This record gives sequence, structure tokens and C-alpha cells, in this order.
Amino acid sequence: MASDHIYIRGLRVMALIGVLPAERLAPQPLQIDVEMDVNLAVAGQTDDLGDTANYGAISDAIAALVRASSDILLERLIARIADCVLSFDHVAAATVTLTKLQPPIDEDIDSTAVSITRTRQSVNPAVRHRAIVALGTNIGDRVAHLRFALDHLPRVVTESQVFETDPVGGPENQDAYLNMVVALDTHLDPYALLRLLNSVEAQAHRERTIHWGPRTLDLDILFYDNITINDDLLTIPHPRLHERRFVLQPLSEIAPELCPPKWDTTVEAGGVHARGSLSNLISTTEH
Ligand code: A4P
Ligand code: MG
Repeated sequence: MASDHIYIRGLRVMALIGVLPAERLAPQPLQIDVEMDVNLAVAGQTDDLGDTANYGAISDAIAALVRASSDILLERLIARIADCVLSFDHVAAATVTLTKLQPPIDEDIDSTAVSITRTRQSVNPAVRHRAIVALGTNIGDRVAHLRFALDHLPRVVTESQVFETDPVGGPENQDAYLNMVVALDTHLDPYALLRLLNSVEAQAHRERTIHWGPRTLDLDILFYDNITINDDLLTIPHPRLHERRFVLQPLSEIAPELCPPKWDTTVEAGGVHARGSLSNLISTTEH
């Protein structure tokens, strides 16, 4: 077990929690403190964020989870926070303390808190998986949405360039998309990876109102190792990838062996324009 730690201290979020009727009506202030066991030796040599646990991304994920909670018990919420923290790369164990800063108790009291320690016993961090994920965005600051996603995904091993693409399906007159495809190296199983992708979409304020409608951020798993899944939650390989140039063009840059043979002649041409690497694009909030 690593004796190295990363701390998140004093993360304060308003959330609906508690048994009492008043607590079900109005959010109350909570504080989250986390101590994570992370082996810091590699990042100590490489100076690379991909070699350590990204505490910014973890803080964002915890805050989003807590803010959206309506759990009754601190015990339930803290278990979900620990699961969330352990879903991040490089976190081997986590001690989480969850504090009610204004507990509804008549006595003179500062706060009440629960604390748990959880380890990733069931997961062998040496076992890594390769997932290929497609990114799409067509609302707001599209470049910023792609950057946000890359900062919050597990270790990105390869990324395609960014393509500006005409919308396929969905309502008329939606704006052009930016699409790209990345290869990830992760210990997460496919369902945990889907949960993480959904949480990153939620943090980018993705709203699901119109089928195939405009979106700030869409993250789809195209492939996961060479496995096949077909159930209510997940279909892998992604069922529509073979007919979509906005997926195949970037995919062919990072994993041409995964594209169907002769896709470039069989899939309808046009509507997909290379825009170069994400690091060279300018977000609309930058000048
Ligand atoms: N789900 C099942 N399999 C997967 C998977 N492999 N990866 C489930 C991710 N999610 C998967 O997705 C609906 C449900 O699919 C999820 O809850 C998950 O459990 P969603 O993201 O809520 O809905 P969506 O994105 O509207 O549906 P979908 O099927 O992902 O849409 P597509 O096929 O991705 O199409 N045109 C251009 N130019 N560029 C685009 O990026 N995207 C779409 C969306 C349409 N037109 C586009 C683009
Ligand atoms: Mg999707």
C-alpha cells in the first residue's frame, strides 16, 4: 500500500440530505474531506498529470454528485462519494469524511460527521483496459467542452484531430458539431466507465431533451478491449459507428484496424472537415 497521499480539504456543497421534514425541503451545507492513497513516485519523476490522481477532476465529480443528491442518510451519501473517488485512476484507497455543518440538533454543537475508508480491493490496478471513446459537441464553446472532457477522462493515450461535421439526424437547423475520437487506458470496467462518462457529460451541463438533439457534450464508448456487450445499459461496439463518417474519419487516425474494410468508399462522403489537433484550436472564451 502506498504511503503517499493526496488530500481534498474543506469542499463545501449545499445538498438535500436528512431525515427531518425541514431537511427534505431546503438544501443544507455539507463539507467533504478526502484523503486518497495514491502512489506519487511516477508523477514525481515524469511531472505528468496522467501519472497521478487529478484532484481537480475528483473535486468536480464529488461536488456534482453531492449537489444532485437527495439521500436520507449521510451513510448512503458517503458510500457513493467513496465509490466515485475510487473510480478515478491511481486512487488505491480513500478515507472520506462527510460533515453536516449545521445539523438540526437543539444542543450547542459544532457539527456532525461520518467517516469511512474504502480500498479498491476487487480491482487489480495492474490490469488495464483499452477503451475507444467518441466525443461530440455542438452547443456553446465547443473547444472548451472537448478540453473539459479530456481533462476529466481516464488516461488518454492517443487522440485524433478535431473534425467539424454536419449534423446527422435530429432536428433541422442544429449547428455543426466538433467530433474527435480518443483511446483511453483505464482500470474501470465498461459500466463504471459509462457512469464516469455520464458524470462528465452532466458536469458539462448536458441536457437530454431531444433525441439526437444539440448537446454540449456527448461521450460514447465505441470499443472496450475486444468485448461485445448488448444489454439495456450498454451496446459495445457502438451500434451506429459503421455508418458515420464523423466517427470513422477520426477513428481511422488512431485505430484504422477497427474501421470496417473500405469504409472510406462505402460510407457517404462529405460533411466532415479536419480542423487540426485540439491543443491548437482556440476556444471562444480565449483571445
Ligand atoms: N448506451 C448504450 N451503449 C452505449 C455506448 N456504447 N456508449 C446508452 C455510450 N452510451 C451507450 O445515450 C443514450 C443511452 O445510450 C445512454 O444512457 C447509455 O446507457 P445518450 O448519450 O443519452 O443519447 P444520445 O447521444 O442522443 O444517443 P446516442 O445513441 O449516443 O446518439 P448517437 O448515436 O451518438 O448520435 N451528428 C454529428 N455530425 N456529430 C455527432 O456527434 N451525434 C449524434 C448522436 C447525432 N448526430 C450527430 C452526432
Ligand atoms: Mg451518447
